[in-house]
Amino acid sequence: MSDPTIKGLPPPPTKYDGSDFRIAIVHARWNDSIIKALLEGTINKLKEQGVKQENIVVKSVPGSYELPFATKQLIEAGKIQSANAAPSMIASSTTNLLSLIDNTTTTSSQSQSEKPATATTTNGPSTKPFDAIISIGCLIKGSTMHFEYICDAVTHGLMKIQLETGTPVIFGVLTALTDDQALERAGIGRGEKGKGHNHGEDWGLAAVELAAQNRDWA
Ligand code: DLZ
Repeated sequence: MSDPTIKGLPPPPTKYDGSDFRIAIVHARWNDSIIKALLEGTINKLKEQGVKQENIVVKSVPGSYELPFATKQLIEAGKIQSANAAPSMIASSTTNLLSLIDNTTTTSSQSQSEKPATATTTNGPSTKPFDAIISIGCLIKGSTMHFEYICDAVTHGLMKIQLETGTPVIFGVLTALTDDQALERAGIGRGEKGKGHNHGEDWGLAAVELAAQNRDWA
């Protein structure tokens, strides 16, 4: 019997077309197998919504605590890259940020199944600002207060970034009390409770919906 507290996102009222969107995913590496499943679920759902492989940029950081900083840097880097049309306006100090989103770089998580399609596409990857960022992590409670502090910092950090930058940030952070809770929410649960539901799929769907709404509201 699967955990009745696990819920998924119902389909949006409108089917959104993600084919013009450029989405960044930044994920923590702690709790590796859970992160890999969540990442796969997210990317599969983005593609299902029409987002092109070459317009999905994937980056990693050590742990969830690093997610707000990396998310902010990626948003800024995307904006700078977009301004590249007028190269003289780009200060040399921004080149480090730009290297952050060089799509030709393969991340550890991409290396197995998600190699960037840069070399094989005719039009090449988009260089417009990111339409949404998905920040993925998995925090599992231990015996100290560490979990509570990081959950709080990351949650508030990510919310602050999206409100300040105007770029939607999807909260892809599992905050689980046990390993089994996290496994079930990554769709790879074990034991009699079943595999559960992969929340990465919800995050991919939410990213396309928010990106579309944000464009329409602008
Ligand atoms: C240190 C730590 C611990 C104990 N647990 C987790 C966790 O469950 N999930 C996670 O994403 N990161 C964890 N970290 C690492 C911190 O997020 C962070 O990377 C370090 O404190 C360095 O800033």
